[in-house]
This record gives sequence, structure tokens and C-alpha cells, in this order.
Amino acid sequence: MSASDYRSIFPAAARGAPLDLAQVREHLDVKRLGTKFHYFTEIGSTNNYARELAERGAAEGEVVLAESQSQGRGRLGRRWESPPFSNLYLSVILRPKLPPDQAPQITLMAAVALAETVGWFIPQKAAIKWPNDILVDGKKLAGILTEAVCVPERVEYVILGIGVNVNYPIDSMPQELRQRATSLLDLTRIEVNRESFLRRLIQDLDRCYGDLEQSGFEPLAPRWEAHFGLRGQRVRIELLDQVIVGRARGIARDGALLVEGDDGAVQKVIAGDVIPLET
Ligand code: BT5
Repeated sequence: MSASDYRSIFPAAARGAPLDLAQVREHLDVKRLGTKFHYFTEIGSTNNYARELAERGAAEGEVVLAESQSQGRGRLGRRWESPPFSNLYLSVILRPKLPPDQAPQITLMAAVALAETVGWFIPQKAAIKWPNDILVDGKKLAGILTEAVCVPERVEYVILGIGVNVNYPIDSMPQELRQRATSLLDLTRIEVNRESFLRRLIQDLDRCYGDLEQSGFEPLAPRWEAHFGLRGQRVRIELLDQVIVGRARGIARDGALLVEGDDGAVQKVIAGDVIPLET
């Protein structure tokens, strides 16, 4: 849906003011990320544009930001609802020195940063739903879409896409999301300053990415575990060609989810959709 479709269907979408990037830059305390912003009122997908930039040689740390997306993407071709002037949609270009099999650690690192950022703005706990969702009170507040382009033996670049529902009222979201999604506005009943949230998020990402580059995922693991919302929970995991049912036990050093089957054997799951089960 385009920004004008959103405005006609959900009048609340007409309310927000454009992001003031000067305000974001003013006190931005970072080493590598947020060095340059590419800002759009409307775009197809910030991840697609960031990828084009990366292919043209854009530097690590450049950020693509849009007020709305007409083709906002989730994983596996799913849609990311991106109503205008109220939420955050951004993609960061990273050029990590990682072998391809460790690229999933970027998603885990980003989940830690995002959960910690959210913690600055709401009293409720932000839970990481492995691998790429941030939930509050069981509802999805934010999602991460990491797309890695690899050459043999190393990652060439990663597009780290993040969508956060900040000030968009969830009762104006499409019907099928109203029970499953939330926004900071819905959680706090007050509008959150998007510039402050964005600045904090980029700083937290910058810090966590620095930690990952310097010392690997191990030092970040306890912080990831502290936000892990599924520990001990019975889960169903849908893989492309298989379904696994068991109890979520945590993550392995490489970022794989550890699932204990009914026979007590622990399996490593690299990628998949996790559905929490009742018991
Ligand atoms: C994700 O995928 O959660 C990754 C979302 C990443 C979005 C960002 S925005 C900036 C950048 N540019 C892009 O084009 N994408 C990234 P996944 O785990 O596949 O979840 C997708 C599912 O989340 C959908 O099928 C819906 O059920 C739900 N969903 C869609 N829009 C939502 C929203 N705004 N808030 C909460 N849930 C949503």
C-alpha cells in the first residue's frame, strides 16, 4: 500500500510530522553507524535501496530511512505494514568481517540492541522471539530483516533492516494485525519522540556491532538470553521442509536455537518460524 492509500484507509496516518534528522545527528554518539542518512518520504523498501547502494560501493554505516514503504518486506516474501510519518523503517549497510556461516549473528546482535533501546522508552520488558522479532506483552512491536550477500569465504555486506511501530495506533492497522501487533504509543499511551528513539537505536546498534566485531557473539549472549522470551517454552518450529516440536532451551554460540525434543535430545535450529505452544 502507498502512503496515500494508508491515509485514505487509516486517517490517523495523516497525523505525524516528518523526522527531523538534524535533531538525530546533533547528539549522535557513534563510531561507525549513522555516518550518512539517505532519507525518503516514501520508498518501495529501504532494504532494496540499501542493497543498491551497497552494490555501488556505499560505506559501512550508511543508513536508509523512509517515512513509509509501499513494498515493506518481512522474511520469506511476507509484508511489513509501513504506514507513514509515525513509525521507523530503516536499513543499515554493514560490512562485517565474518565468515558466511556467522552472518546470522548480525540478527542476534541487532535484536539485543533493539530490545535494549526499547527498554529506554517503556517500562514493560521487551522479549526477543528468536530469531528476529521483538515482542512486548506477547505482541509484535518490531521486526528485523537481515539480508547477507556473501562471496566464498566471507560476507561482502549485510543489509540490516529494522521496522519499529512507534506512534501508529494499532487499531488503525489492518484487521489481521490488531491482535498480534503493538506500538510504543499503544503501550505507553503517549507519543514517543521518534528522533530520540532513532538516535538511541543507532547508538545501541553501533555499540553492539562494535562488541560483536571485537569479541564475537559470546559477550553478547548473556544480554540476548536476558531478553529471550521463549526459554523453557514449548514451541513448534516450521522449517522449509520439516516441523520440530520441543522445548526452547536457549541459543548456541553460533546463534542457532537449541530445542529439546520429547526424547531429551537437543537439536540446533538455524532458521525457521517459531510458534509458542500452550503447554
Ligand atoms: C519481520 O519479518 O519481522 C521483518 C520486518 C522488517 C521490516 C523492515 S522495515 C525496514 C526494512 N525494509 C524492509 O522492506 N523491511 C525492513 P517476519 O518475521 O517475516 O514478519 C512478518 C510478519 O509480521 C507479517 O507476515 C505480519 O504477520 C507481521 N507484520 C507485518 N507488518 C507488521 C507491523 N508493522 N507490526 C507488527 N507486525 C507486522
